[in-house]
Amino acid sequence: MSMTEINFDGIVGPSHNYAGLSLGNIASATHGGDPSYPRAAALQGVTKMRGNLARLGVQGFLLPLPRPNSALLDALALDDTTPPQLRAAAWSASSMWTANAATVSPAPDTADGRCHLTPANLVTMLHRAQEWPDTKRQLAIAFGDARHFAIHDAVPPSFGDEGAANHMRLCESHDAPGVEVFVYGRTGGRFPARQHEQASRIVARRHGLAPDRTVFIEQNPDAIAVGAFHNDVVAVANGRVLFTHDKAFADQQGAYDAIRAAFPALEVVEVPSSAVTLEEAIRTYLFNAQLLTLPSGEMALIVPEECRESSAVWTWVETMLAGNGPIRDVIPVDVRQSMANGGGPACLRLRVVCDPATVDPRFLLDGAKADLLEKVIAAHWPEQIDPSDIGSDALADSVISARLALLNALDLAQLG
Ligand code: SUG
Repeated sequence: MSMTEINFDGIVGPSHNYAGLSLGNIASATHGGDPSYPRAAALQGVTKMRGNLARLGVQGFLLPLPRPNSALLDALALDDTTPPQLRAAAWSASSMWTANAATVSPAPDTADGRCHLTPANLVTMLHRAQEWPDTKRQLAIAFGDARHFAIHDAVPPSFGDEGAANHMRLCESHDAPGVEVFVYGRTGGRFPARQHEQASRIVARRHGLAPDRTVFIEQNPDAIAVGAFHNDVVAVANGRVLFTHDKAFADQQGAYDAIRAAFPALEVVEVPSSAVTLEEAIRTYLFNAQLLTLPSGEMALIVPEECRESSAVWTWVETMLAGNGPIRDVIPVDVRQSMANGGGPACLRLRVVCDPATVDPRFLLDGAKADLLEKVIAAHWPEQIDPSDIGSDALADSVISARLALLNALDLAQLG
């Protein structure tokens, strides 16, 4: 097979729980303290992957990171006075949202003709800042062929970097040179702006991107203030298409103009606030969708089930489909367990454009491996976690052994 886009979904880890850790992420705050269902969550993820494997013929995955993180627990010097969120940070299964694992610049875009990956430092949130060294270790195995891939260290703090969630790529076809768009926020609002402009610029320079095919635009501070903690909550791009809310960027028309100057073929599919408010877009995650090019050449949008349940969103979708725009199908998927922590279908995947033959095959899915994943998850993932369980030795043992069972089943014990 030649160069193609592969979605690497994060397998939901056995410690998946709702601890209300992410200030500015409305779903995380709303569901903090709820019981979670790690087994159901992970099975929802595998079902999503199966659907895209059938649609695209290729699908990858990344594995949960080691939790609870004993080094972080030690470093926090916990005692009876410690707020429970600190302990919960070390238990977080947040690496499931692989759109935050790294920023990826495919080989056709880079100066040395290799695909470059920079793990995201995720420094704004304690529970996420612990991810990148283990993420890097995993990326270095999955994309270990140095003839085709370059894996960097994370950008140094204090420049927050949230990875592919704040990065979009426009191209005539996935294997052709693209225009990479980095979207950053400015601090000063009621919620943190997690992506720093300098982090974006550092990543672009390291990856060897051509300045005339690289665009930097600012997120709309009003969108961050109502819960768009990542750009991929209000916009997504694929091929020639930018699918976006009309209030995604600080200067909406200026953003379109800047992208069009670098990529004249740009097609904008804009959802007006009069049809879907920013709040409704963020509640339903209409834009946290996977915009896929199917083998037929047509585009399909994989959205959360929550979109179909919103009359405003679904009315807009039906009107859009009745027209003759580039998105020809909209397919709801059930990822409710992840959604309740602010992670939709697009958060759960990292896009890597490459030849699948250059990827370590242990990270690629087929039907038999999906069966295997389901078997291991059904046998080992906790059915339910209540917030009061976080910290229990018994739960720690079962979470650790569940992950090891998965690593062994996939012949990836080296990640243990
Ligand atoms: O970083 N939620 C994640 C959701 C990440 C979504 N990713 C993208 N938009 N690409 C976050 O806020 C919640 C954890 C908790 O509250 O327990 C959390 O980390």
